[in-house]
Amino acid sequence: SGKEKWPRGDETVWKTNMRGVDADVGDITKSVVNHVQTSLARQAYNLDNLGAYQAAALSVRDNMLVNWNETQLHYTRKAPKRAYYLSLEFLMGRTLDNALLNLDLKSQYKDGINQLGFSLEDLLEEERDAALGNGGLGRLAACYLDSSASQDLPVWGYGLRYKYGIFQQLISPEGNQLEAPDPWLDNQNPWELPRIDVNYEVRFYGQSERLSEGHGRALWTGGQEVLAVAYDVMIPGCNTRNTNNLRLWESKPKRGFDLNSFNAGNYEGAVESSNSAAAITSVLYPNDHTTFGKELRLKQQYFWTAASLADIIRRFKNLGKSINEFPDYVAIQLNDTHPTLAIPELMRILIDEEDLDWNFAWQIVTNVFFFTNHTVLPEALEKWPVPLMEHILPRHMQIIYDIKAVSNTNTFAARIFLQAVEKKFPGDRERLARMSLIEEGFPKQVRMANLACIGSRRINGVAELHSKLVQTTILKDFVEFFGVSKFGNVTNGITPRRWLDQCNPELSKLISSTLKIDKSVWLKDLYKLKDLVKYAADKGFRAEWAAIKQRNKERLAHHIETTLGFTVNTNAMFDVQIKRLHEYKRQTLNILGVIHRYLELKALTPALRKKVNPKVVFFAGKAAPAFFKTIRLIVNVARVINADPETKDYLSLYFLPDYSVSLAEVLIPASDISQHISTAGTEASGTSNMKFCLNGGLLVGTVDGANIEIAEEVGEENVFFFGHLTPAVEDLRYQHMYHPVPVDEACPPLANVLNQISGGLFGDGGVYEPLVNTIRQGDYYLVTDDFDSYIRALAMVDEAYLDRDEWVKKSICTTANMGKFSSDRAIMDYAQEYWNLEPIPVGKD
Ligand code: TH1
Repeated sequence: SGKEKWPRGDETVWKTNMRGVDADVGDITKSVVNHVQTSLARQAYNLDNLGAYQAAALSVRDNMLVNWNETQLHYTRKAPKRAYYLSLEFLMGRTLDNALLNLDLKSQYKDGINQLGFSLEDLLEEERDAALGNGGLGRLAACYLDSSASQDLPVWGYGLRYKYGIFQQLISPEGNQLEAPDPWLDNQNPWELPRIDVNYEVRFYGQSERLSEGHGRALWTGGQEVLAVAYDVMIPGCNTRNTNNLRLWESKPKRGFDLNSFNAGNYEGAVESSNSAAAITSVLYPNDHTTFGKELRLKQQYFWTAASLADIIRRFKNLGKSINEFPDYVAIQLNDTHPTLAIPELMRILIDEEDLDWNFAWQIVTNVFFFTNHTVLPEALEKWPVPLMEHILPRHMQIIYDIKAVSNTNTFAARIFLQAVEKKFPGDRERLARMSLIEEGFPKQVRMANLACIGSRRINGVAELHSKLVQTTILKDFVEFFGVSKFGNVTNGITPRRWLDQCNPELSKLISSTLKIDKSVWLKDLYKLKDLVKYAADKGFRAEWAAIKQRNKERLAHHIETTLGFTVNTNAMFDVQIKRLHEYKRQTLNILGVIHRYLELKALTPALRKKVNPKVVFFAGKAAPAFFKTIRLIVNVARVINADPETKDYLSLYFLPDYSVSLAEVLIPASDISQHISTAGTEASGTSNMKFCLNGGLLVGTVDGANIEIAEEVGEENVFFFGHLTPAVEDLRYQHMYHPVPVDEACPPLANVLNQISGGLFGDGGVYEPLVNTIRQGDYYLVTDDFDSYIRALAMVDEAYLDRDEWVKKSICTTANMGKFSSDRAIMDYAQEYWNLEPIPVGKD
């Protein structure tokens, strides 16, 4: 009956017992010991660090759960508009340290863990990274969840619970990348809450039969049905009780096995169908900036968008509102084109299940979705073959054709548009062909960016330059069609909680004590760092600042010594390039620069060499097979120059295997200078550039992505820019194509470096011919054109570093001016300019 009394039993008993762990050490040890005994069924004897970590994590989780429950109840009661961040990648890294800091319980847990005979620092190292992403795009999603919770915004993330995250990278002695699976769930994951009761059926294949003429309903039947089961991950805000949710879907066979096959005695067939259902969420595709066209990837995308939309609609329906109010209560952010199927899926639900008129449904859809583009590189723009889509998602293919037909004739005032086009560009069929959702060819392909663009209310890029490029290149026709106001920019950001307070605790402490404000204040208003500028003139402050950088360098050296066995020279300048390997990111330019430096050092007399500023160069990053050779070259250059007695005190080089969020947390605070050297116009934003600068590392880079805005904020005198600018890039490529100049003429120092490689200075030169030839021929990413100015920029870095006082001033002024790059600013921008969302603080009314 609807008259049941909730809660059942004695309400005061419920209320007094609904609490987390008290913030005192006694309660904390009690809770940890209790988890050891009950949740883990272990004892104090033989309890290892892993067990102690798990018990500590469960104890912290208890605390978060209270806030999480309260937040969800509060949101339900207040019924505000909510936003949903759909991302195929969430690169979360570790959780325990971050949770302790956001809950402000770190020092109490440190003491409690100590009393139990363990060290919190050791326990933190036991946690495996949640590495459900490739790089910047996935890490951005993680930063945005932190900022949403920290600013009390009702935002949920939706993603997939991959059984295996990004592969683990091993480097063979020859310098080859080897890949091992990442079984991150093997030790149990204390941070996820399985919600077996929250599940949806998702259909694939089958037949779609139109029920009426025109753009009407259809009946989609048959095929394969797979179950999506929810796993919830709590996202605690910093210094607030608001705790949001990240819901990850796992795929399961709808039945344990296929009954028909089983009854027919076809045991193998029965198991196969259950295997293929589980396969959907088994592994993260490790492709960054490339598309594969693989069936399983398309199934992942649909599985995830269908389950997420079903869940969003169910929650909306609980409000008891009419469906036409959907856009007043729901905003859905599409993180790149990966979730674009959500657009035809919502159309399907509204038309086939809710029985809405086509135009009405389209109006709802185009008011709910928002689309972020993260790259203009053509190889990253998703296209799906029509035959594959027709096979897996027959109903969605019909809807896409309907959108295409209608968009060319009817809605968006298309008639007016077509008339205007006719007037302006008589008979411009090419324009229509470019804008079509379907690319002609064999096979025909669905252009996901076009679909995301016409199905969304607003579209944004991720840095000023990138957003301009989106509007003037890949989506130019759509800007002319819809008007420019549909297009915007939200420059990326990073969470200062993880990327300063957590990864650089000493610097965080120095900032709080210098500014005389609690860290909870400046961590949530990063512009407050501006006041550090005036301390740049203070000698004592500079000494403390420099000492912290030095200790962070020693922390990194210690990490390398214990994990890899190398002894790193901590008196040298630390120069870091860490990111996915890709031709456009130009790790080749960096390694060629290292070789150039090595050859110059060799040519010096010992006396002159002593005047050279010692430098250690670090690389890290995972690669797709196309870029294995670059790693191999780096490793073999390292092997040669680290062993050269004449030069090794002045230049050494390390490739650190298996780059991860946790490794970044050790590397970034230790850097003096970091490299962000993409060919101008190719790196949409970059976010590690922001992390280095926030930690007082300076930046050598091209005039690209967010580098430009960083320089605007910190002052160009504090950034080492080089290279050709975006407008020149196209002309240079044209020249390479039609008036090629051999490298020997275009850039003799580079030609010399390439010849040394081919000549076998770093082992069999033949191995590197394909790599070297990308530069000798075509040189699409303009390594030759930028080489001289790159070398000059590095010389300026050396010169600046010699005046250490000036350098430290630059470092301080850089950190001080990074306020803009907090992901809090970025998320507030989305909330206000895109989603129309209000903060809903828990416990403040
Ligand atoms: C990256 C961009 O390259 C980077 O510049 C940006 O800072 C980051 O996104 C966050 O906005 C991208 N990652 C991917 C990954 C895939 C496809 C496209 C991009 S763009 C799989």
